[in-house]
Amino acid sequence: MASNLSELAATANALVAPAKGILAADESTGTIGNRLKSINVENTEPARRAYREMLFRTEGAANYVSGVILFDETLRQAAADETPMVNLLTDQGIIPGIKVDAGAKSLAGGANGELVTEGLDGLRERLAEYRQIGARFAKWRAVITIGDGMPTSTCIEVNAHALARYAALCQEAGLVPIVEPEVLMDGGHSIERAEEVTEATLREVFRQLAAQNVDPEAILLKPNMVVSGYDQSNRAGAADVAERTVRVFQHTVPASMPGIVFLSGGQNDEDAIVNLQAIAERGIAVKAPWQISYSYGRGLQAAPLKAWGGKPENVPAAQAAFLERCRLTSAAREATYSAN
Ligand code: 5MM
Repeated sequence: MASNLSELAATANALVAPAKGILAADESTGTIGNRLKSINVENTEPARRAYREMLFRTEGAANYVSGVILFDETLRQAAADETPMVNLLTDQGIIPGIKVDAGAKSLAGGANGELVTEGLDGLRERLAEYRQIGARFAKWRAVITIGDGMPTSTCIEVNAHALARYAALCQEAGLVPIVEPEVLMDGGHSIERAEEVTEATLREVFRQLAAQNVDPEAILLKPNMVVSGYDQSNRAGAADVAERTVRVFQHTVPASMPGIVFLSGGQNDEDAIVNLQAIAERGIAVKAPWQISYSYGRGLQAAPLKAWGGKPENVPAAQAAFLERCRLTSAAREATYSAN
């Protein structure tokens, strides 16, 4: 392995070190605006900074958080006392990462409502700059929708192709690519359908990664869990979720890849933890070759966001709520979570 790649493999392994996972705090300006709106806070640059600074200054979180995915604004931002936000993380041994996609846009030639992620133009130059500012890993999210006549094979193929192009550029630039093909949990589909689509998606993603010479030892996969659609009345339980989820990876993911870091996908806090716990247990039972961990956005942030409410006097309560979400999610990742 080239020395560049062995350094990347070391970073990938550090991101999935025992008990640790990733905080996804890379909401684009529109998405963080929706989150802030839910607590009646205006979407301004100081508000975004105050909120994220609250998270990053949480004492003890570094015991559970190996890395944080940032949005472009945050990577370049300074905290209220002028410390670069990146330094708030690196001073605690947390690895800074960066979201580099330009968002999911309507897919020309796809079924109605299908999306393709943009952002490849000029990516080589942006990656070089992000690395220079301090990022050591990156993230690109593709979105696959399950619905009537969806996903089309076109949607899966173009998104997988773009993920592989992104991943190859990241490895060239000295950044570990987190490859995120998210099969949405929204809809009335069965868990069987979720399994089928997730498997087809991952099969194509890893085919494209191999075709474009991406080294599996220096990437992380950020997938959805295989769950029943949110509108299903009789949703599958955690044991079924775990069995199907791990099986899909056994069928598609190279054993040499260091880790799988799940997204939470809008599951409630309890499900995000109970399902992760069941998947981690299943991983141990089948001697899964990869670390099984998390890269949660909402799963770690919903509680602290609510506790914060935009008020400086609530910072300690919000940090306590964040630390607790980190602690519980880390326990689930270690298969040691218990509800009691
Ligand atoms: C944190 O949200 C990320 C960025 O979303 P937008 O580009 O839409 O603003 C998102 O990619 C996130 O990292 C993943 O969806 C995982 O987050 P969840 O909340 O599903 O764990």
